[in-house]
Amino acid sequence: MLGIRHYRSTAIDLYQGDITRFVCDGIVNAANESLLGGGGVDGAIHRAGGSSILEECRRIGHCPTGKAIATTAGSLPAKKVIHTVGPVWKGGTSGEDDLLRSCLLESLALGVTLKLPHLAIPAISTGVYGYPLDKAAKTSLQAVQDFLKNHPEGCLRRVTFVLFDGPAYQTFQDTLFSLFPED
Ligand code: AR6
Repeated sequence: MLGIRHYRSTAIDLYQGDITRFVCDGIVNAANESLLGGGGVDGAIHRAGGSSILEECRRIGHCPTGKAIATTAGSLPAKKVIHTVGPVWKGGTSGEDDLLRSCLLESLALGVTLKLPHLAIPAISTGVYGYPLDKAAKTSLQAVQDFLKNHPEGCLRRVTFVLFDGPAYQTFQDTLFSLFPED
């Protein structure tokens, strides 16, 4: 069973692998508030994209949790990197769900503004920041659905969640199939 669903004219699909090798218009990064890079997907994006990404991040200087900013994608096979800062998981009662949802909504809105029809998004907050995978998948995919519901005219043609490993892929697939009816 292929991990793909549609909402109106937008495809929501899944890919297992390294997001820095994924060919699309905009790559979303799971950054931190300093925008100065780090480990995980953030480190991989800065390493693969080159120093022009960090230079632009430095100029911007800061991004609050739940918000998103865009930079060049350097030498990555995309036009832009959208850096968003996910919440650190603190047990679920510190507004984590609203903040993660905001990351997705802000990233998608920037993608529309910048006219990036195909966005690739990692499992934000599920690594170093400790967000439980099943909860992150539900919040992230629900946010995509709500965004598409509220932007029927939007230019988004495809939203791909890029999952690094098998368990993450499986969790996002189960959630995708439960939230989006079969095509
Ligand atoms: N491609 C796709 N997904 C990846 C890749 C990759 N190359 N590398 C890791 N993942 P994390 P966070 C997955 O820790 O939890 C950084 O230091 C990984 O398996 O990258 O939001 C930042 O600077 C996990 O499922 O991001 C922040 O300080 C997911 O990406 C902090 O980590 C997110 O894991 C942000 O933590």
